[in-house]
Amino acid sequence: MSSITLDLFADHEPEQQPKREQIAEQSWVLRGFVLPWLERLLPELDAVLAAAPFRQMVTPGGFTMSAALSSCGTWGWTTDRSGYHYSRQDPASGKPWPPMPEVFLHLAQAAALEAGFAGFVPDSCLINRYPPGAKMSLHQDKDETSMAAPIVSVSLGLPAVFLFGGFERGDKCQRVSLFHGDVVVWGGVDRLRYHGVLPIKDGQHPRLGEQRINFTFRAAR
Ligand code: MD3
Ligand code: FE
Repeated sequence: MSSITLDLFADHEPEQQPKREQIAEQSWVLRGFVLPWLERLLPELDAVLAAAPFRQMVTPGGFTMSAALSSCGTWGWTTDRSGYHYSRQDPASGKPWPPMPEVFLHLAQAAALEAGFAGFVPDSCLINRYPPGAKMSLHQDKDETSMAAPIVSVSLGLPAVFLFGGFERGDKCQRVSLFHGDVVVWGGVDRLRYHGVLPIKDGQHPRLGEQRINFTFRAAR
């Protein structure tokens, strides 16, 4: 390669600029945002899951969720036949949820800032594991006390088609493909939009294997 060619690429720096896609007024996809954090994130994820393993939860309607869940931080999200709520304890162990690793917190704050939400302090990180075939039906996230804070979502492993709807269940949905390393930040006027995940297609991810893992950082209280 000639030095002239090298100089052209040096000016362009395509890897330095995270791609930011706006999908609604206050909702952003940050493509590949988590990739530089990944090797610090995954060992902490393993430690959290050793203390609070994934489990499948039952909804108040009596359906077992196809995604398996865990949490870290002060508050963890749980559901059973009596309802959904944030709890300080892991119902499986009766112990407090593992603390939120510092690198999780810093990643969530960096992503929120990139999307225009300064001062985000999540006190909950819900971790969803989707094996192939698992999905999440259309729902709203409205169990958080404060609707002022955004939600930061991190996608790892197998890709997913995310459904991003309106404010009524029947509103038309956008389909947004989410890939390993993508971060989505939703807040403000978009905070109460209906959303869901289509069934995950079969596949093997080179780093994460046969699964999709999604973190959602929230200010629960
Ligand atoms: C859109 N998780 O855990 S990302 C959930 O990929 C959840 O595992 C999905 O929906 C997943 O509740 C979707 C997170 C997400 C969270 C809150 C939202 C998307 C949102 C609020 C408004 C719009
Ligand atoms: Fe949700």
